Amino acid sequence: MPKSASRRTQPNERSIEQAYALAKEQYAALGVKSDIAVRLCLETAISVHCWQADDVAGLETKPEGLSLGGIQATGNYPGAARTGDEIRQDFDAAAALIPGKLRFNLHASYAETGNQVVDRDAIQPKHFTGWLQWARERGYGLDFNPTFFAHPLAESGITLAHQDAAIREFWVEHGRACRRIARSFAKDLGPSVCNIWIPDGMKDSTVDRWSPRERLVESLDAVLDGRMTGVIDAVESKLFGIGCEDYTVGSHEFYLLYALSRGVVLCYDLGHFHPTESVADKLSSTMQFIDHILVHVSRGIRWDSDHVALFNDDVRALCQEAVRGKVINRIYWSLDFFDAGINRLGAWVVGTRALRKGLLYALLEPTPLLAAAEAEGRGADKLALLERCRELPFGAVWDYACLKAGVPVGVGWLPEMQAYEKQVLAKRA
Ligand code: RNT
Ligand code: ZN
Repeated sequence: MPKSASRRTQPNERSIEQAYALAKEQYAALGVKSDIAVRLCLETAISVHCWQADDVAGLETKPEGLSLGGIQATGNYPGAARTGDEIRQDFDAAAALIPGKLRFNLHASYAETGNQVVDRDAIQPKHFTGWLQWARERGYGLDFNPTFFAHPLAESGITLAHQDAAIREFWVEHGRACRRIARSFAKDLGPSVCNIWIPDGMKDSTVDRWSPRERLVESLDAVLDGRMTGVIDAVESKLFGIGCEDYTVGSHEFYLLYALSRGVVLCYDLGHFHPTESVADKLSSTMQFIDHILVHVSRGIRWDSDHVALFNDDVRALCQEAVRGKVINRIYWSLDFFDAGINRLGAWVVGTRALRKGLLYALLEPTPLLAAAEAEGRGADKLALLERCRELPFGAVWDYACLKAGVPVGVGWLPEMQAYEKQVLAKRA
């Protein structure tokens, strides 16, 4: 059921409004219009990924006896979704607890083909009608991702860059099929981001680092050949992966220049860089040359561990850079984490709320004051103001945003998650 702002009465509504009124004055004293910040934050669409629901397992009907590992998710918390209906049901429950505009992000491996085995190069829009109808009813736009893993032809860890032309061709066909599916979503629901990430890489002491990259250029060009109305093509780099510690074909430099030269969107996954490297800092460089960026908000711990996004320094910095650079609308905001060790609905809610908080926090910054202090060489003023920003009653504004959006304030959503776990998730054996 789509959430409605009037459906819930919340405890302490009056005190939330009072706290907001006081907070609003404090922000106003620094020239910040908090009402506008709340509105912009809630209007910014966040694309939530389907794959947190089932630990990236997917829904494909596999040939008898075939079970293939995909991307590694760790943990075995009970209640993972097993069908498309279960994923949709879980997301409906989560969405009622998340403030603001949402989109939904699908992987090709979430095709619903009934009893029929349909290989990746043959999937069609008709295998996603269940998703399309559900999204349409809820007013969600749909985004899409080809699935270049968890498949016999990806077992070597090489797909679009494979030395065997037939294997490359299979994956090119998959990529093209996915763009047609994204086009069908776009036709119905508006523009659809179609993001390409491949696992291709080598484990040790790679001698030929050249040929796979040459082949990847060729394969990508073949996948992306021809305009598909409404499809926003994106490419996602990576630093390393398990089993490809030495060499990643689609490195950051590779895709940065690929995106620039081909006019496609560049995707930054927060977990795909060196641990001390700041994705936030990259925006003002790459966005001089590239119009749109896709972000996968994730949280790596020591490595690309795909922990649930939190309202942490990285997320705040990313959002601040987007707001300071006035590019919030040139970024496709999306999430990419999968924790199988906690309640998955809770993972969605925590992670999505965290990004939404980051956006609000950034929108509440008195940027002109800070920038003026910097430009005029008043460094101490700048630091003092930045410290002041951290002391401001952000929580009161966030609570008010949740109230306005008709979702539980604070951790008021936990009882609903727990009830859902008891009534629905616990019954999944
Ligand atoms: C993998 C990439 C990629 C995936 C999803 C499932 O390292 O981050 O985005 O997580 O496609
Ligand atoms: Zn990602």
